[in-house]
Amino acid sequence: GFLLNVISHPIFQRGEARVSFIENHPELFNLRQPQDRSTRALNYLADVIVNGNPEVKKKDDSKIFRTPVVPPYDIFSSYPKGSRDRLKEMGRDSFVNWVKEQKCVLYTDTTFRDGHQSLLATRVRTQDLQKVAEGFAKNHPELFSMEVWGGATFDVAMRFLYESPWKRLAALREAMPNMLLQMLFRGSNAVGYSAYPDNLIEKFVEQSWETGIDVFRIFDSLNWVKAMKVSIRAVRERTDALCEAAICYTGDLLAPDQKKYTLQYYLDMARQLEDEGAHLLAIKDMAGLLKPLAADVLVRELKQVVSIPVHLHTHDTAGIQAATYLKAIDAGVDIVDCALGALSGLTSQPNFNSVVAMMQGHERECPIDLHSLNAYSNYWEDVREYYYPFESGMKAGSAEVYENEIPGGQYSNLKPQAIATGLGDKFETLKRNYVIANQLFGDIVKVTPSSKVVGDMAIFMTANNLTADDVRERGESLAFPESVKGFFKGELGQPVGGFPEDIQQVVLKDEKPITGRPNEHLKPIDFDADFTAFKTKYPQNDGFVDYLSYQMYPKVYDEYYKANQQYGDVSIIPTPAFFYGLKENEEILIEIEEGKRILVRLLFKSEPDEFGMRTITFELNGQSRQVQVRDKS
Ligand code: BTN
Ligand code: 3PY
Ligand code: ZN
Repeated sequence: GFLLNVISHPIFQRGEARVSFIENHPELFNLRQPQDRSTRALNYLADVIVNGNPEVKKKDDSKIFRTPVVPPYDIFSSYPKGSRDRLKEMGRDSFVNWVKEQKCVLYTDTTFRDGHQSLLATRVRTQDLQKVAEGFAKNHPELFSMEVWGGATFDVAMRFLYESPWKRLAALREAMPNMLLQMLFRGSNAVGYSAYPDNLIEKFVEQSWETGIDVFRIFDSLNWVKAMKVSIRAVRERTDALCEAAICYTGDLLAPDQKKYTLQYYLDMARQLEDEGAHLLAIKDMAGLLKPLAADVLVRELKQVVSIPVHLHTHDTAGIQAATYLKAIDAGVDIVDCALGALSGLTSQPNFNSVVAMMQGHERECPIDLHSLNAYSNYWEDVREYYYPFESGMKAGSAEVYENEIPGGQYSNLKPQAIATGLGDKFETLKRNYVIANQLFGDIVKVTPSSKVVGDMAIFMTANNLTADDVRERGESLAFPESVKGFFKGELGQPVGGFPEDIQQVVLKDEKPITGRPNEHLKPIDFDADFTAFKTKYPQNDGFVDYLSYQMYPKVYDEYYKANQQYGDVSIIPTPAFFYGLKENEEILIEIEEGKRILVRLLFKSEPDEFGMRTITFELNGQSRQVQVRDKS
């Protein structure tokens, strides 16, 4: 083992190994036990059975799950022609024209990304998506696209689910070869919360395309077009994918006192994005603030000033966004985003099933088999139960969103964040402080990562009982959250109308802000050297895609890697067992590799011994197996 580690080491292979080589590279001593997949799966299960899954704060032992029913489809039939086949056949420009010339309204299904990001804190696991992916692609090839990746899914997959986001994308690509797969891309922040070097952004775009993305929805969290150029160009020049550039919608363009985010402001931005080369334009209404009458005006006017198709995205937080869609459709919007019934509504997208029903008899109706959509919604209704600890508790739509402007994707995370920081019972104050923080910042566009800065500031104010006046008057003596300092330093770019100078002064104290693109100040990455160093540190990696994960989130990757070494690929564990372990005598089937399944039953859990170790006895394919686990309680 050790010798093998030495000779397979890149430094050794390049003939650069010196005497100090062995001493300086402790990873050579990582003599991995060649544990098989079933042993590592048992290790994971044993740990959850004894110590619980740390993400599940309140486990309900009385819960009984129904088995979700996957709607039937023919595994032997070929895939009907879909939007991706059409794009390949026509090429980008003709395809874009085809979209525009469609009389019927087209749909993007967000169930696999924003739907669960906005309702279940992004926790839905690959296997629950994968089970319905092939059937859905065969039954619903008429959709424009499936949103499956990006946003918070990248971070959460690794951080909380110990899954590879790249493997998820590759699996969905394989299961849905006929449909366009779409991702949400945070421009200069890629799928993270800070700026990355331009050449990393380019590589990330390229690799995402190669792994399966066909449509990149690109936005900037401050609507700063200058910061979007690198990613727009990367999609156009380095891939054959569609570049959909987004204007983030905030405020209310019809409000008489609206001075900043006016109709003119959005039209100007849209023109700029078309000039930059966007194939499609998105209206990204991340908080669900675009009311029906405003949508009518905005879409009508946008259709006048740009020649590319317009794609509308919203969140149904206030409960009236189906009306917004109807108005937008009447005004000529080309594509709208919906989530399947059971993962729709509230902070998620409008209900796909119901929107399809709403459109029956409309001159722009796109015929879709509603009965089939309902069957898929039923699948998600049952799967959703697995994720009960991640529900936000919101029970009805709320017009409060017009005041607090909290993005749907953030809302479902804000409560757990409040609880984690000990502010669980101050959620109302926190929401009020979110509004005050936004005003202190000069009324900014709030979407990841700028929304996180406002959220962090609101948490800071709530935890320390600060008012806006306290911040203005005593700011010099306050230690603001890192994200707030970074924002005022210009690390997320420049907000519309600039920074309020008084607040910038008290936050930054003596530090000087930057005014150019933050990415300009970052050293380009030397991929050859850096990838080599990565492979040395993480010898059991999955190649360049893992290196990109590491570049996005070094600490998160490190923990993901370690979990993988210890437990193997945990994405194979069925979801209820992944979160809640097994009850005594409960039996599950795990597919440990394609076509190879093991049957695992929990027989017995011992009391802890004098060292705090418990013995878990399983039955694996009929044979008894024991695993020792430390009880951390
Ligand atoms: C959004 O904020 O618009 C999208 C959701 C991103 C969620 C993550 S969870 C931890 C962090 N805190 C936030 O407020 N957002 C991110
Ligand atoms: C994300 O960036 O995760 C979002 O969903 C923004 O709306
Ligand atoms: Zn969204």
